Amino acid sequence: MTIPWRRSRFRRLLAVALTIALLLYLRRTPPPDSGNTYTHKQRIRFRKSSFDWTTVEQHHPVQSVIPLPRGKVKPLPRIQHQFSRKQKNDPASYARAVIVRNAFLRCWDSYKEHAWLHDELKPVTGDATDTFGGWAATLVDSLDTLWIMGLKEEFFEAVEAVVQLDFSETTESGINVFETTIRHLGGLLGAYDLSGEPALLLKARELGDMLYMAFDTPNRIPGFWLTFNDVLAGNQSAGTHDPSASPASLSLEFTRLAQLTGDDKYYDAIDRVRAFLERTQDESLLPGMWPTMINFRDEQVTDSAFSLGALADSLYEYLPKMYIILGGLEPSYESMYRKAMDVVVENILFRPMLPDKKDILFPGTAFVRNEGVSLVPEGQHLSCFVGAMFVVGGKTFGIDEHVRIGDRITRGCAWAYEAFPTGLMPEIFGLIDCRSLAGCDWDEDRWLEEGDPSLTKGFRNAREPQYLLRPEAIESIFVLYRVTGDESLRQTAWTMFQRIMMATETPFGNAAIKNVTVDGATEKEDSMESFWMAETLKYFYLIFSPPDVISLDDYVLNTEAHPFRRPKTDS
Ligand code: DMJ
Repeated sequence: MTIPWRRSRFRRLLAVALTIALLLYLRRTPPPDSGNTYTHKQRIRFRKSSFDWTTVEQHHPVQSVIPLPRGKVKPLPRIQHQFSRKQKNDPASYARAVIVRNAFLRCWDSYKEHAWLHDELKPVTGDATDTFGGWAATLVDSLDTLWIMGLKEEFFEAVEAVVQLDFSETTESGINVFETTIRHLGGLLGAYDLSGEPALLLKARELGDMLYMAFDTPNRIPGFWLTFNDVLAGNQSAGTHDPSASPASLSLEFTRLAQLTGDDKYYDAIDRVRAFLERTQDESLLPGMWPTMINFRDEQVTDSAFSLGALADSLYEYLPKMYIILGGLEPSYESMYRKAMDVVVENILFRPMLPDKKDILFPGTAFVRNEGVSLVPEGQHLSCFVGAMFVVGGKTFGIDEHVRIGDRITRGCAWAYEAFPTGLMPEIFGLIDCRSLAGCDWDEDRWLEEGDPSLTKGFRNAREPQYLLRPEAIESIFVLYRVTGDESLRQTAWTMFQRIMMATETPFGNAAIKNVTVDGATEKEDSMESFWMAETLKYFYLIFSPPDVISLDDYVLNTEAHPFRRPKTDS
C-alpha cells in the first residue's frame, strides 16, 4: 500500500536535504574554473619591513645597468594541445580535481591551526618549524595554489598576513639565496600575477631588494648564502664550490620583478650570471654542460661531475623558460639550451634494460676522467622535471625530437613509481642500462650479477629509498598532458595521487616517508616541505582541471611552480 502524501513529503525533505548538502559542499569546493567569485571587501593593509635594503651602500656597484631587452616580442609556437570540448569539460576529472583540492585544504587548515606564520607544519607531531628564516614559507609558497583552486577567501586571509611580514625580523644570521628566491619571491610574484593585488608586489619588491644585495660581490655573482653582516660590511664574494643551480636559477624571478616594477637593476643582476654561463659553456670538461659544482669566484668550471639532478637541475630548466618570459628577445637562452641538450642526449640520458624493452629514458650522472666520460645510470626524483623541460623546449624551439625525448623521460618516471610496492619512486635509485638509447635485449645473467633481486627487474638498488613529497614526476606528467592531450596520462596521475595519499597521510597532513620499497604501514618523517602544497598538489589539481586553467601559453612556471604571466605578442 502506498501513502502518496507521505511519499511526496519524504521526497521533498530528501530534495531539501540534498540541496543543502550540495550547497555546503560547493561553498567549500567551487569548481576548478570558477574564477573570481569571491570579492574581498577590506583594503589590504601593507606593512613595510622595518629595514630598507635600498639604503645600504653597494660595495661593488655596476658601472651601467643592463636593461631588459626591449623590442617586439616574438610570437612563439603554441605549447598546449588543442583540446576537444569533451576534454575541457570532463565531469570525472572535475571530481578528481575536487578530491585533490580537499587534500590540499586538509593540509592548509592544519597549517593554519598548528603552524600559522611558521615555515612548515610538522605532519606527524603537529608542531611548527622554521626552516627558511621564519617568514611563513608554507604560507607564501601556497598563495597561488589557493587562488588557482578557487579558495579566494583563504587566499585573501593569507595575503593579509603575508603583507604584514617583516623581512628584517629573523633569528637567522642570513638566508639561502636560491630557496628564498624560488619560494618566497616566486610565491609573491605568482600570487601577484594571478590576483593583481598591489600589496603583494610591494612585498615582493622589498624582498627583491634584500636578495639584490647578494649580487654585491666583486664579479656580481651571488654566493649561496646571504649573510646580513657580510652584506653590511661589504664582505661578500661568490662561492668557490657552489651548486651550479644556485646563482643560475634566480633569473626567472628577477626578470619578472624587473618587468613588473620597471626597474632594470633586477634584470641587470641576473643577466651577468647569464653572461657567465654563456662564457663558460664550452670551457668545462664536458663542453656544452656546466659541472654540478662551480667555482664562481674564480670563474672556473673544472669539476668532473655532470648531472641534471640535485644541485644542477633548475639551471637547465630555466634556459627555455627564460627565453619564453623574455618573449624570445634574448637569443642566447635558446643557443645555450640547444647546445646543452645535445650533450645531455649524448652523455647523460640512458635507457634501462628491461624484460619488456619498455621505451623509457632517465637522466643519469656523468663523470669525466682521463679515460673519458663514464655514465652512472642512476635516476633521481629531482631529475624527473627533465621530461617537462624537453617537452617545453621542443615545442618552443620547434624540435620534435625533444618532445619525443621528454615523453620517454616522463613515462620513465611514471614507470619507476609503479615499480615499487608503495607505488612511489625513491629519491635515488640505480638501474641497469642499455648501452644505447635505441634499447637492448634483456640479459638475465647480467641482471643476476648486477641487479637487486628484491626489486623489480631492471633495478640495481634503491640507494636513497625515501619519498619526500616531491613534485617532479607529476610536473612532467602534467606538462606532457597539456602538450599531447593524451588522456591516459590523467589516469597515470590519478593512480599516482592515490598511492601518494595512501602512503603519506598523517592526522595533521602528509609526511615524507622513509622507504618506498616497504609495503604496508609506511614509516613517516616528521616533514612536509612547502613544495607539497606549492607544487605537488598544484600539479595534481591542474592536470584534472580544464586546460585553460594556467595555460602554458599564458604562463611560465618557476621551479617552485609559481605561475608568471608571459609577455603578450603585439597583434
Ligand atoms: C623545490 O623546491 C623546487 O622544485 C626545486 O627546484 C627542487 N626541489 C624542490 C622540490 O623537489
